[in-house]
Amino acid sequence: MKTALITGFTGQDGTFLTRLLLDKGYKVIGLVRRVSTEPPRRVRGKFDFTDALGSEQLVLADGDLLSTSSLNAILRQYQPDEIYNLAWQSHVGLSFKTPEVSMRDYEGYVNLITAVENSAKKSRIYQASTSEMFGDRDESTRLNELTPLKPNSPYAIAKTAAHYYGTMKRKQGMFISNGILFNHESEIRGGDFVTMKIANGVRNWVKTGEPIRLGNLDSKRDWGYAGDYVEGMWLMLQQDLPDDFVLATGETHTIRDFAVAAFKAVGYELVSNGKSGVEEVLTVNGKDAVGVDPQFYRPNEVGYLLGDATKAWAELHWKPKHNFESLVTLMVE
Ligand code: G4F
Repeated sequence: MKTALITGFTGQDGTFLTRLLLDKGYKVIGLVRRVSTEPPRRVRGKFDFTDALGSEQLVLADGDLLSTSSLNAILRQYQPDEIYNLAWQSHVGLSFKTPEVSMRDYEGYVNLITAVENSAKKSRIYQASTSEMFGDRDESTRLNELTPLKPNSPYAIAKTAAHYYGTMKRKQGMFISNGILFNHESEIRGGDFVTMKIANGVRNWVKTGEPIRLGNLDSKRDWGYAGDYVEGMWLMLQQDLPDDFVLATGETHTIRDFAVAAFKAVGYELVSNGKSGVEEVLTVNGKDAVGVDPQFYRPNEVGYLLGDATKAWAELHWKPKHNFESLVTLMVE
């Protein structure tokens, strides 16, 4: 039986990855930092891990990426075949207000690599790199593993440092693969990301008529389904050699497009008044449904993301199963 350690175990991707690895027969060690809510938080339906916890196929290990003693102890005890580093403050907007947290996330990753060198030399590492590292680009390019990085937020700067730190350690012989994942969403996406904010907002609008307040409606994202993307993470660690891989759908849509599709999924036609910025209002049958609120703008925006996952398709035989329409419908439902 293979053993995998997951940091960021209680997040969206940690939850999907835990399900995938348990189904593949792995023993999963979830690194858990004690907070006021008891982990695992998401324990409904296919994410009910009670049986696995009871059978010890799933173990919660108390630790923290900022505590090297806890990392060394856990690695010495479990000697994981695979480590998935998903722990990170993942809200880009918030990182402008709490930049030190992003830098500590980077420090935590360096601690993890050092602990692997000291205590579990054979572990393979997956690092959650991100399309945010590409920064603000013009719209002529599809972004892939060779595109230069121009990070544009504290979050992306720290992720870029981790990306390059791992690449440097790979050159010294460590098995570290960087997954450059474009946005990936799901039915358990946190409510402060724009997709789930819209999905929740549509349901609320139907009940109460309260409009959804959003920031920049013009930025474009390449959105996929988290369940498809964790499969790609796993595939990266099954290769003979470590490498960088983009995971993306190859389609991009504006935030406005997502809102229009979300209202359409419940049978309403959302129409813009055609104005720009804070003047824009989107209505359904003349009734306000989406408005723009400057408090949700970011100091720096990544206005356009469109991924080119040709390498993952060719080498990992990975392809996303969900497209934009099926993702929106799944999230609204
Ligand atoms: O949903 P978002 O907050 O995701 P963002 O910033 O693209 O980051 C996500 O994807 C990254 C991969 O590219 C991950 F690395 C990261 O951890 C995270 O999972 O915002 C998407 C877009 C932005 O352009 C933002 O300005 O939506 C725009 N937006 C407009 N109104 C809003 C809102 N974003 C949020 N969160 N809330 C709004 O009201």
